[in-house]
Amino acid sequence: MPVPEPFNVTTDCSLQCVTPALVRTTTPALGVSISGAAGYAFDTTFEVRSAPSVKAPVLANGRTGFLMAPTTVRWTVPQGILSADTPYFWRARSMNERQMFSRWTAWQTFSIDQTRPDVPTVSSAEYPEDQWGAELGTEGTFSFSSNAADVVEFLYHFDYDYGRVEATGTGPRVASVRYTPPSSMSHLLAVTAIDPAGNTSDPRHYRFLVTSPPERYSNWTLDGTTIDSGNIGADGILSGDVSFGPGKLADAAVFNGGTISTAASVVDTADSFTVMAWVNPRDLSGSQTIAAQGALRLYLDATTNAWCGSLGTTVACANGQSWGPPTVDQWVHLALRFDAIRGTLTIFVMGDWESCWLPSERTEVGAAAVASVGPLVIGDRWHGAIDEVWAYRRALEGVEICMAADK
Ligand SMILES: [Ca+2]
Repeated sequence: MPVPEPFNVTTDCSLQCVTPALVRTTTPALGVSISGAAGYAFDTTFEVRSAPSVKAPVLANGRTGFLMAPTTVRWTVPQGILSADTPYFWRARSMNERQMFSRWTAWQTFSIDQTRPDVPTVSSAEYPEDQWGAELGTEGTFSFSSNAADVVEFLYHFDYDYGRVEATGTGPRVASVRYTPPSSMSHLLAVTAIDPAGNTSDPRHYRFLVTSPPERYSNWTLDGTTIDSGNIGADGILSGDVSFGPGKLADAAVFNGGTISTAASVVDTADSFTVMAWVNPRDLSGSQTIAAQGALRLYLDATTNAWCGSLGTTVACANGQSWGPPTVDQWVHLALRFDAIRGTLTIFVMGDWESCWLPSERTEVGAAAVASVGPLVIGDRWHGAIDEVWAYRRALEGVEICMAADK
């Protein structure tokens, strides 16, 4: 005996695919599974009526022809017979090759909804449409609303993040999602309303702009001085054996056991930051730190002979693509970037024009922010020269790091 199958979720229905079903086409495919004995063929008849009764007129019927069991068979109601918003009833039975009929299935019912929901509205207090909204790092609430009473959910798509959210409420059907845009500048949100039959509205496109925070950075050129040329004003304090010699750009600091350190924190390791420097090692022995502040450290790992950066327990290491591993007496540009919104820690090893376009970088995902305080220390146990140290209180884009390395 045939057993009714759900309607096809891809083409015919969405949330109500079994009786009482709701479909979005006037030519749905009715389906049954035929178990029977393997190797036997069955010819299945479908019929559609206006009421669950043999006295109701047959609106459409059809046969599949003989098909081998076990199988699932479908018969598509022809065009021009069914219309929206009317209940229909169908059943099926199978005949074997000796022309013996099975019993009919129980009556199955469905109706057709072909009304697409209206385009939803979108709003956000933090990120109003087509305007400069909140500063980078601010979580926003985005509210969706539809006047179509049968909307069951909204499909939303932010840049690279997407999902579905259930619609609630009587009157307008509404939902909201909370989202922290991962970068400044322009973003596009697309929202579509969906009804139980799977009818979708046209998408609502909502553009908003995320404000860049004021740029805060330190820059130590190390051209015979430890003054901070940036706008944080964290002048370095020289201690121990540090001298100045030929650098990548004018002079560099040459370390022989001493350090250059600030009086207080320069970046907030609980938030995004980028630390960059040109370095030129005199030897590759021991644990050599280029820059460190509390939980953050940019260093040469002597064990693996790689450039590494760490934030708490997250460690990202890379060798240069065009420069190869750390090499004595060779200038290389390093950057350690923590993106607090994306939760990524990336080490960039660039150093020349070619590697700008083939950046040697390594990103660790799932990096957790670590609150830490303390001075930024440059050159702790470093052997060789360090030049042009930058510390930004934000995650620089790769192209910005590349430009810094392209010197
Ligand atoms: Ca310099």
